[in-house]
Amino acid sequence: MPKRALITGITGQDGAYLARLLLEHGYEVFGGVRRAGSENSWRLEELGVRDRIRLVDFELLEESNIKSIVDALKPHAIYNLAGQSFVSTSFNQPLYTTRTNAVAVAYLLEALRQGHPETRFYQASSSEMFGLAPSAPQNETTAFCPQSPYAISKVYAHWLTVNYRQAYGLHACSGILFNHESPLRGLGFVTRKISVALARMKALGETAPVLEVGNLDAKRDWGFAGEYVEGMRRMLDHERADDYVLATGRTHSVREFAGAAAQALGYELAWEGQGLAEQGRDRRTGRVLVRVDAANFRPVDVDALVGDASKARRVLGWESAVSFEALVSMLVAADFDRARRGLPFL
Ligand code: NDP
Ligand code: GDR
Repeated sequence: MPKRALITGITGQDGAYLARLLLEHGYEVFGGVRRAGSENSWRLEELGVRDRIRLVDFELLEESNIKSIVDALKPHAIYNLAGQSFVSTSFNQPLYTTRTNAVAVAYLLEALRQGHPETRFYQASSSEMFGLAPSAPQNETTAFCPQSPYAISKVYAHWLTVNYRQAYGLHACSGILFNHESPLRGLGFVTRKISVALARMKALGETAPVLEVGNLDAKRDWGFAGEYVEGMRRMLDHERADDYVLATGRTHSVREFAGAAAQALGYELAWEGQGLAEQGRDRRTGRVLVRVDAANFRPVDVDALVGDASKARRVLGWESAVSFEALVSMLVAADFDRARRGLPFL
């Protein structure tokens, strides 16, 4: 009998990569999807796994639904990837974010504690929990100083996962993952936003709109999502449940990401102006490619994050190999190809 895994949030970036990985490892994969007017499985189709997984109705806000799915499937492993994952939205929707990212994790853990204590559980925690971190690089012992309703909701879910492990012996792991990107990344996140906008400019010329961003100084530790799901799998497959940071150990600013993406497309960005007046101009053509727009700033932002994944390397043998430059080129090449072929950006 193959092992059964339930992935909540299977329609998201990480869900799709993890589904493919677990199929390769012989799991029978069930994917939790929330009901909508139409099926949102383009990422699963892109990876060629849509027909090899079973989708089940799953809504984080519905306690009865969570319990009945867990009771019916009796999965060996649950990867809880579902959530309201956009930090800036959490400032406008703090209660929804709290219910989906925090309270729903209590529903899940209670369903396991009461009926399925043998099921292994992975919680998608985030480097955003570090926020205004007191030290760098951040590891599993660094204090959390969250700066958004999103980050605060993730801190609750993280500690609850730790608590259910310590109090009830559940095999529950919290993966504290730094930003990870891919051509399957949602369009609102800054990496994909940059990649799509610049690729469209290159493919379509003057008709494509200028890229408008917010805080160019923010620095993040960006890795490749395809590698990070392997870290998740190793956490749950390890005999001892624990918490791990997954990160590259390198950090770059949004300005540097935009510069590298532009370079990968044959542009050469020169920055001019300050603050809201800053813009990035292509040295060769003189065309302004990037502008700053106040609408893209958050009420408070996290300035800089960089992770120390040495525990994951030591215990799980996991490390990230895709460089920043390779990651940027991967996103840009995929989006340029889409733009050139006139395919929609999803
Ligand atoms: P995505 O935004 O791509 O995917 C989120 C998933 O959650 C989607 O499948 C979405 O469904 C689902 N979802 C949202 N709300 C609900 C709900 N109420 N009920 C059921 N399902 C819901 O996120 P990622 O794949 O990038 O991230 C996966 C998880 O990891 C998230 O929890 C995120 O916060 C966390 N994380 C991500 C990091 C990253 O860099 N990517 C880093 C650290 C943590 P639908 O398709 O219908 O919208
Ligand atoms: P983040 O990712 O908030 O780190 O959360 P995002 O790509 O949204 O922002 C990264 C940084 O870039 C700055 N920024 C902009 N961000 C967006 N989205 N749009 C812009 O135009 C823009 N301009 C500058 C932001 O202010 C920020 O500093 C992601 C999500 O996947 C979370 O779910 C996850 O937990 C964390 O990564 C780790």
